[in-house]
Amino acid sequence: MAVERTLSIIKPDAVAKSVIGKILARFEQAGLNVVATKMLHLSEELAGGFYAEHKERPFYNDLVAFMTSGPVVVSVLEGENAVALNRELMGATNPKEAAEGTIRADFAETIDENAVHGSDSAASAEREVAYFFEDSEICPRTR
Ligand code: RTP
Ligand code: MG
Repeated sequence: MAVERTLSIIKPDAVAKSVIGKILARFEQAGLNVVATKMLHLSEELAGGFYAEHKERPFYNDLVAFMTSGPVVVSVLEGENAVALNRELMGATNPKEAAEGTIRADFAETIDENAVHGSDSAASAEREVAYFFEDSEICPRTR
């Protein structure tokens, strides 16, 4: 399996709980390198565009309201099998169904406010990384 990149977002609920460091540590402990990261407070336009695929879903308006309710931390994670590995570390979308020891099981309570986002495929990852980062903002390891 080749080295991949994936997009991670630490959502406003997790930022508010001050667990940014704990969540990033889980990625690093699992062998995912943070090769870009920034904190930003998403505008409605930026959050709406990011979740455009969910525009017709009943939860879309609530999702955009939540994602703009406070700052987020957006990161590019790099490593072997990064897309699937990140999804595994995150756990199920609904924290009540998330496996023990996953980020959502440990740091989230509800499906609406579930601590983290992770790209769901290599194609989504490519699109989502480009949505938030210029190539020049990504800093692969040199040592
Ligand atoms: P994400 O995109 O945030 O990584 O989460 P995901 O792939 O596990 O879930 P997805 O189906 O893409 O949904 C995106 C986000 O919308 C909220 N959601 N609410 N109330 C609901 O039924 C519902 N379903 C999804 C969640 O915040 C989910 O992470
Ligand atoms: Mg998704």
